[in-house]
Amino acid sequence: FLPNPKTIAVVGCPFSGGQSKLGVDKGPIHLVEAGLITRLEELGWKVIFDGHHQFEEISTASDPPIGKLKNPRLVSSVCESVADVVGTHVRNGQLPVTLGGDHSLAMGTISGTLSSYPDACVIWIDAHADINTAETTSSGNIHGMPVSFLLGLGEKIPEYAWVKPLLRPERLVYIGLRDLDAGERRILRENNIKAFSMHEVDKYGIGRVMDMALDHVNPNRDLPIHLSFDVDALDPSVAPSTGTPVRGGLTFREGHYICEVIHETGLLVALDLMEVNPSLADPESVRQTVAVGCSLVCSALGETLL
Ligand code: 4U7
Ligand code: MN
Ligand code: MN
Ligand code: MN
Repeated sequence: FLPNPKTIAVVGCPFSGGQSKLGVDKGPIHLVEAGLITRLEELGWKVIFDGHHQFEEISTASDPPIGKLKNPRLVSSVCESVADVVGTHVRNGQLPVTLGGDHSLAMGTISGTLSSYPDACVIWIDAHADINTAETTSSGNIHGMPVSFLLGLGEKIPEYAWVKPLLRPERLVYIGLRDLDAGERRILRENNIKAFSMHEVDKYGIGRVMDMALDHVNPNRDLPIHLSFDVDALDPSVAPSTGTPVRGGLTFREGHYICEVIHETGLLVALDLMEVNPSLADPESVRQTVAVGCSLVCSALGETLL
């Protein structure tokens, strides 16, 4: 899908408004400072990085909850601006790599991808399904909700009218799930959404899970792929510095294997790496989490073991 020279646009999104813990907005700065750009260049990519997005035009003066949703106008405006940035890169034939920041941002990134590639499939790697609606959310944190907006589920909120329901349930697959809310289980079931939880990873191994996941969303291996990777999909022993860690997650190799297989398809058109929070945990855990985040991105973009 991509022209030569193969170009990546790194979109740093220092944003934390989709959840309530401080520090996740520092994730992209740490990932870039760890040398991500150079490593991508060493893989043969041309890399565009114009600094992190500041979202300074977005005012937060008054943003009371809408129903249970917290920071609803701020999250909406930031994601709309991210959709525009990511959409423009994709239209220019560049592969956007969005660094979060919290996972509400994926409402923007995936909207941007689907605006150019309406038949793209989404591979969502996460401990969580992030598919709560305004009705089912218990936390009110929008980072637990982006998928429902992209699918057009739940009550319509005027402030989110820009989010078009461009994602079809059969074009979405999850890997790594292990912490679902009751309402999310029902939504997955009612919409027939394919999910490989940690139970399936244990049962089949990550190799067969990747085959089955791609067979489901991309049977002919001809559709563009948007990979949205929440670092909390990894086990907390591998990626401790994240806001909502859940034990029993993917190993270091399982996480990388997923990214390596996606690269091998040659179909990746956009990538998100979300929820790295360098303010949580001790310095060594932060270093470890940032390093694993960088190396996941590099694997998805062609870094190999041999
Ligand atoms: B993340 C949660 F209730 N489901 O809705 C919610 F457990 O982007 C967690 O995957 C959401 O990190 C986690 O708040 C969002 C909760
Ligand atoms: Mn998560
Ligand atoms: Mn998530
Ligand atoms: Mn999380």
